[in-house]
Amino acid sequence: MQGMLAIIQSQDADAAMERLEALDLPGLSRIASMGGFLRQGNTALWIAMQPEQVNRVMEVLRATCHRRTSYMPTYMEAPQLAMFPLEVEVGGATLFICDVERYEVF
Ligand code: 2BA
Repeated sequence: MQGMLAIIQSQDADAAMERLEALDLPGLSRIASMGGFLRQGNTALWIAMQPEQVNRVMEVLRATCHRRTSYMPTYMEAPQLAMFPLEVEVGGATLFICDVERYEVF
């Protein structure tokens, strides 16, 4: 079994979940999370899947998770730059894929 941690933007989470649920995966959890850089809310999906399902999961995430421009207020670190928020391009999706050694559900 494979595990995937997918960090995505919360605006994309409903569409991604709807299509992932249709894949009948062994495990699918949606977790509210926060990025360490922007300190804005995002969504972490923890996905358990069979190796042959990985490509289908990737297709769904590519189709539903989009890159967007976000702005980081700079006044916390540098008050003199308060008029110039830092432009940041946020993915899409950040994926960590690993082998699952053991999987249990109670
Ligand atoms: P954040 O940490 O809030 O980062 C949001 C976006 O800010 C990042 O988008 C990237 O474009 C930019 N960014 C992050 N750290 C930066 C830095 N030190 N200097 C300049 N710009 C920086 P993404 O790379 O698409 O990441 C989106 C979210 O995915 C991140 O939100 C974080 O929650 C997660 N993430 C990304 N890479 C990760 C990693 N290596 N480990 C754990 N989580 C990660």
